[in-house]
Amino acid sequence: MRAWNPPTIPTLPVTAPAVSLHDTSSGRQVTTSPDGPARLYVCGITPYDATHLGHAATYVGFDLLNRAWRNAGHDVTYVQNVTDVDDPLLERATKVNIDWVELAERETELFRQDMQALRVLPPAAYIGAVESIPVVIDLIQVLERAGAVYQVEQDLYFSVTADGAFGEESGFDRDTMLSLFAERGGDPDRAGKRDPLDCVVWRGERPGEPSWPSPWGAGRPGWHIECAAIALTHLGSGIDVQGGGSDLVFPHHEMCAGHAQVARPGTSFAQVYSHAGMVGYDGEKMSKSRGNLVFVSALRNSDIDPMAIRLALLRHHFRSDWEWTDAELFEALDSLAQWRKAAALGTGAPAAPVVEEVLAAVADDLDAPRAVAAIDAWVAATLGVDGLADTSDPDAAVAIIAVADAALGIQL
Ligand code: 5CA
Ligand code: ZN
Repeated sequence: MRAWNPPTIPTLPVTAPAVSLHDTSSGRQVTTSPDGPARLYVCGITPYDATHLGHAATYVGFDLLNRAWRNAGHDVTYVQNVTDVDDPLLERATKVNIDWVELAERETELFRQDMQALRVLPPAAYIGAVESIPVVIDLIQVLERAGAVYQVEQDLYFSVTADGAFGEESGFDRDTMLSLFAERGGDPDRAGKRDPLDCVVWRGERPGEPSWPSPWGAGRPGWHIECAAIALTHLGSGIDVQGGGSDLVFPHHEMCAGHAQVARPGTSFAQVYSHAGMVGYDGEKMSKSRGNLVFVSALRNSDIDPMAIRLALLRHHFRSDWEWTDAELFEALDSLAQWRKAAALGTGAPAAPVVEEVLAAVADDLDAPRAVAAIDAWVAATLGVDGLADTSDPDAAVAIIAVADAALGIQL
């Protein structure tokens, strides 16, 4: 699948520090040490509706990681999927009476435009579930040879006990797993399963649903096997970081890890599992199923500068849960105007310590609020908000403009 056009990123005159990230699995902050290009997989959208600010926050969050690694001197191989066939997409297509392929293409295209407007670096491989069916089938065959799958009527299930490390990604106890599995698309009560937590890897054809041939009859991939197959094919096992929103900690990332670890015994699927917090609106998690959404495209259509949207997102730590309000956007619009006003002066308060602080903050578990605060302080000093304007650094603006873009993706 085509991704989107990359933004230009300035090269910084200094090298950023090594990047550390909070790892969901160990519960600790881990310093990443990519061996060769850093390998990043971030779960992509299910394209049945437009990109909302929760999605945007997650992708901007992992974009900070992509940029931080590059600024630290690493190449990055970034892979993202598109769940372009799955239950919610098919349900929505039926509900609004539109062809599911057309719906997926339309919403994926809108997502590309939103990501490009937000200056998110595109993945090197942007891969749809449908185009991955051959590698999904290959992976299921590997699992089958390992004795890790079994049939229940027309469906094929993955046996979670086949992975000795099952449960280590989320660290959840069994009761938590069971309730999240039921809540998030699983079927703990299906008769004939060996373990209530076992998940579908191949869903046999149902009337009115699209299907593809396979050794187990016509059907379509389960959700978790899709990401496992795409990641293993394009990045291999033991990737540096598996990312996504915290709603994917269980079952999605646990099952992906389970599939991958049975297929490639002896290696963990990912070295670090990193999860973005949930953005809420009107008191609840912003979600397509709840319908409490603020769309990036709607803001762009009202002529809101995408850099203000990005700055509003960066004012929150990517791992925290927070609530979007219109006031957040107005504050970001004001800040952006101030940043641009200060940057337009050319001279300003000394930039070198600010550049160092911004890079250190982002390298420390992607602490964008700390980085933004450093630039806010430089802007205040440069504009003389609390006294005399500091114009002691003749080249300040060039350095600030470069770091705001290279590290934070904010173009001034
Ligand atoms: N296609 C699957 C992943 S393979 C999926 O979860 N799609 S999604 O469209 O529902 O979500 C896309 C990404 O946005 C996921 O990483 C998800 O964790 C994240 N996300 C969804 N809702 C929110 C929210 N309210 N706040 C932050 N991130 C969110
Ligand atoms: Zn995924």
